[in-house]
Amino acid sequence: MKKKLTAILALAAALAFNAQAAERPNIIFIMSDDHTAQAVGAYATLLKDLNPTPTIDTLAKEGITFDNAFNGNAICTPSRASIITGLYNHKNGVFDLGGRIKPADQTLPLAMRKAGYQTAMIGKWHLKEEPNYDYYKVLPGQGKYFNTEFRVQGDKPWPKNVVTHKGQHSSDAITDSTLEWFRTKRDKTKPFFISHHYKAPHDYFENAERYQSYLKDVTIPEPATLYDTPKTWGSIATRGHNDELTPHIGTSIGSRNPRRSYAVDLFNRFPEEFPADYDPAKFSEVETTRLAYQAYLKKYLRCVKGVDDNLKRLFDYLKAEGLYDNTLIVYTGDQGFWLGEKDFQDKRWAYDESQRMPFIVRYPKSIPAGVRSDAIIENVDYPAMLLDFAGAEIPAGMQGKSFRSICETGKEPEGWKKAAYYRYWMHMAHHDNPGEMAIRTKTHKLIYFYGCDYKGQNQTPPAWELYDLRKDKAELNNVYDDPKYAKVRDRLKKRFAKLRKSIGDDGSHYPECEKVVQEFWDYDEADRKKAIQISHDFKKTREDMLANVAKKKAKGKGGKK
Ligand SMILES: [Ca+2]
Repeated sequence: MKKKLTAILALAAALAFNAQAAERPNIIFIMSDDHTAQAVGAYATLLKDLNPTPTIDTLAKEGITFDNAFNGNAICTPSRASIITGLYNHKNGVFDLGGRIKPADQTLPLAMRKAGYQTAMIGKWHLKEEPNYDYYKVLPGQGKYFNTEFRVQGDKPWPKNVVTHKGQHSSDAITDSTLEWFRTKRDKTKPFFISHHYKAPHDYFENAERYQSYLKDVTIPEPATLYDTPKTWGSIATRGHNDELTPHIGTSIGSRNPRRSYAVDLFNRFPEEFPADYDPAKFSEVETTRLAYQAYLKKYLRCVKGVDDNLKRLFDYLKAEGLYDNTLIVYTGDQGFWLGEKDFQDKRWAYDESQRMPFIVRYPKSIPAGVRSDAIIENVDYPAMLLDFAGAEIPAGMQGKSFRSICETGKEPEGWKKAAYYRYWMHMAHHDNPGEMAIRTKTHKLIYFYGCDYKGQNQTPPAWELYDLRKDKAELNNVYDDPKYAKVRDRLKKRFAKLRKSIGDDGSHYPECEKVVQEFWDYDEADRKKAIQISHDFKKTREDMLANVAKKKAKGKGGKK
């Protein structure tokens, strides 16, 4: 009798578990590389009329759109590392593009599997180690736009099993791969968690041939600061003393930065986007800027269009299979990106264009349609939110917090965070951005450009910038030294120091760098004076370097003859 009762109880428990499992959402986390909010229809202002993303916009109309979603470090590998671990970079060890996350530390897919989810990772990965998902098919490193190679599971050890999608664009190949997983690999007895990651629209922006005519005859609207930024913007850190570092800080669209610009690089890659007689050395800076901007935006938006059309394919499949409404769908980019504002390229800056991420969630069973939230959420919070929806246990060590209730009610729970933390470590690498950290609230942004590398070297002039986002959304008026803001500034600085400590960015990781951080923290008169000298010195170092490069180039050319 007792045995029989136990069996009945076990059966009842199993049925209850299955019922609960049936109610748990499937989850698709879609992330494009460098797809910035300015180029998502649901967020766009300048590019709105171009209607760049009709498919993604339907997610926004039918779900919740976050206006204040931020990453803690605006480059690929660090952002992805925070999403998979729920930790800030100083905690997960991925300070820059050289970082990696070991399989045992890939917390998000591990917790999903533990909760009974079937897991799959398809597309751009960039965390170097083998993905700890039930199934994976991932690009090596940045991957290729065409003839895309994927690392897959197989007889040989990671990363030696490779398949190639010959003749296909990566966005098509990645979507095909996810659809193939659905058709042949999905275990219908379990809910699924899929990370579906596009390589597009990362630079340099190679679109599928069928998009080459898209926007061909359109003049893309230009941002107000493409040709000129007001004098009120920036500081000695971002402009140099009396603007002497303007050519050297931040890579450019036009020919402003002699080391790296789209005026030169995009023309070399995509000459068909430029007039036949184009020559960056002979055209004025205004002309190179205008032409490079048009070429840039067209290539970028063609890649975006390829992502959006492929998502329509994916969603059509989900609809046909009855999965569209019981799947939680997230759309995001791994950080923001500059689309010509302030004549900048790339990402990395603590300014909103790159710190902000598009973040949209659709799940009609519990998320009301058409809601916008200005709650501050950070990429470290994403895994906790996903696990919360899955009914999974959120690992205690995660720094991020679930915002499931914000998704479902549009309201912030009591005590929800009021500020986002930012830290970019790769001082002056690739795109000439100084080492910097920032605190972002709903109303203000305080950025500290401490301006050195891990060893406290290669110093650029340190400075602080404060923006009042209530009046100055575009961050063009630095009020750090405005006496009217002295109180706000000092309060925010104290809060910033406290926030650093509370999340564990305590200076212990790179003590020589921290020494510089501390030296210029109060930014007194002596610090300001020293910053001017650093500006002069950096200008000289930089000009010497450029002269050397030019000399080598000339010698190389002579040698070839
Ligand atoms: Ca990226």
